[in-house]
Amino acid sequence: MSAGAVAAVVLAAGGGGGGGAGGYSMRTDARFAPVLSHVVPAAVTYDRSLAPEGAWIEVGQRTDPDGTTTVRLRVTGMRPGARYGAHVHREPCGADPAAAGGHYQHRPSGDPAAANPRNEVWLDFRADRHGTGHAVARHAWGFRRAEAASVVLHDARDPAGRRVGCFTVPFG
Ligand SMILES: [Cu+2]
Repeated sequence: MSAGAVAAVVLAAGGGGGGGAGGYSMRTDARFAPVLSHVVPAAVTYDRSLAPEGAWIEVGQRTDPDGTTTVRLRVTGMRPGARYGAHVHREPCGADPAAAGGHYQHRPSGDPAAANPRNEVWLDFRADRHGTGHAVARHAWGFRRAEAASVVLHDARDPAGRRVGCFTVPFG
C-alpha cells in the first residue's frame, strides 16, 4: 500500500530556453479523510456519504514533450451508482471546500462559455455498483507552472455543484 505516495519524474530535460519543453509524468494516490484539528489530508472529504472516509483516489498526469497531456483519475470506495463532476482546480485543497478555487483554464476567461471540457480538464465519472470509477482527459496543451493544484469532486445532482471532496495533486 502506497497511499499518499507521489511519484513524479521529468521525462526529458528542457531544451535550454526558447520554449523547448520537456515531458512530465506523475501519479499520486490517497484515501479520503476529514479535516481533523485543522490538518488537511491530501484527499479531504466534505461529504462522507458521497466521498466516504477511506475511499481511494488516484490521479496521474503524463505530458509528452510535444505538450500533449493526459490526466487519469481512478477511485474506489465511492457511493455505488453516484455521479460526480470532477475537474482540475487552481489551488490546493483546504478545510473550506472553496479553498481549491476555480477551474484551471487553458485560456483563462470570465466568459461562462469558456467553462468547457476543451478549455478545462473534466474528469466526470459515475461510480459503478462496486463504487469504482475512472475518467481520462486528453488535451494538446499542458499546465502552466503552479496554476493547477487539485482535483475537486462535485455532486453531479446538485445544480450548484456542491463540493464533496478534494485531492491535492502536484500537476506539472
Ligand atoms: Cu470543479
